[in-house]
Amino acid sequence: MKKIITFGTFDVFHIGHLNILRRAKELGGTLIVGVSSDDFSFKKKGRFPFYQENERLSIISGIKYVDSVFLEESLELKIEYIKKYKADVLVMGDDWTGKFDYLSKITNVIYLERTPTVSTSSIIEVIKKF
Ligand code: C2G
Repeated sequence: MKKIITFGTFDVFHIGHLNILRRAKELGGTLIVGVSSDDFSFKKKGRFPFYQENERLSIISGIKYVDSVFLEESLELKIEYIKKYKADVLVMGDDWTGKFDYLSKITNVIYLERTPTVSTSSIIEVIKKF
């Protein structure tokens, strides 16, 4: 069975997150998701996620397209994660296009189009004004 891996913060879960998980699963295989730890998210985005890592892990593992989840601690460990899970395919949204091509020597890197107009930061902004 083909092993597909993807990564993300998945903070304030929304349709863009669901779409990429569904499409990753539709490639046919087992879908493993690396959910960014709180500390890694802080390093990546300069702020902690709205939902803590244990809540984000629970939400992602509750999605029917997802077969297993783990905590992603850093970008540099991506090679280790891909080897550890023997991932045949790495799927990322195309906002990352090119950024993971260096991994194509050990896995098949696929960038899928992001869902337009939705993002966690825009949702938080709208809710603040609500
Ligand atoms: N995404 C999407 N459409 C959106 C928003 C996000 O397809 N409207 C995708 C992103 O491209 C990414 C996944 O959903 O593939 C998770 O998005 P984020 O939670 O924003 O993850 P990110 O901060 O990009 O972290 O090691 C890589 C990082 O962990 C990815």
